[in-house]
Amino acid sequence: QELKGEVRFERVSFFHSDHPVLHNVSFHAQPGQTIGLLGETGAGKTSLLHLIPRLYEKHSGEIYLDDNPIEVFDTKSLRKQISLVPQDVHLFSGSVRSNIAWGKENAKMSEVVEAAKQAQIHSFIKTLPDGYDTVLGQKGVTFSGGQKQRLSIARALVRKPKILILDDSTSALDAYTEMKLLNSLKTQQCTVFIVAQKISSLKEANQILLLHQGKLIAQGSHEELLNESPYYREVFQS
Ligand code: DGT
Ligand code: MG
Repeated sequence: QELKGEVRFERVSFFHSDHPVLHNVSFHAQPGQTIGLLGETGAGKTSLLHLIPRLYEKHSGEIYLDDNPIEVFDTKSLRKQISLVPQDVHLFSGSVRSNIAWGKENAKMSEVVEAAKQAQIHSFIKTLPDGYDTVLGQKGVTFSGGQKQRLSIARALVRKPKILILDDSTSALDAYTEMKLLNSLKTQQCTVFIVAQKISSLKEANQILLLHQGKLIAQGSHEELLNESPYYREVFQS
């Protein structure tokens, strides 16, 4: 089925082996919204996000995509429409173009360039000896951490996802580049989940989900959380 990009969790709990990871998590993301996730290491951010393309199965509660329980979707069609940029980037020693088109090998060159522009990596690629045909690791071509992150975001965007999950994928970007990237994502018709370590990365999000030890301890806009959550103010505002 075609996704619209609405995601709803209702009292979702999840365990790794017997270890409780998420406890009674509820939120509602509308199509096209940007949802920020914030929380200390081990809070459950990655686990929560992995439930959306069904990389894990929830243990109780309900997850709805649009208005359908997530179980009615087959995982293959879900993963076509949901792009997840994992916390650690996987690039291979092929060309820049094939790294971006990985998983969508029939992508046209114009689509690859478009995705690279949105990911704010196009102008860097143009400076490489062979542009999009440059092979990673050859001719001394190396990418910085932030360039690798943007390349993997371009890879996610070329699939034109309805839901885009950025799991700490902008941590190596400077604030200005990150802002340009997030602004360009807003013009996409897609729901964006973004994990970040800093409040500054999430200021523009429609909602921020604040996780602590697997529980959603606060949710709302930046202004709402500033007013309502001492934890938000004290721990993340740096
Ligand atoms: P991060 O990436 O360090 O900021 O942390 P989060 O918020 O992404 O945390 P997450 O979801 O990776 O881990 C939550 C809890 O689940 C944490 O206690 C570690 C545990 N956990 C994560 N992955 C696995 C796994 O594959 N197996 C087991 N048994 N536990 C896991
Ligand atoms: Mg994580």
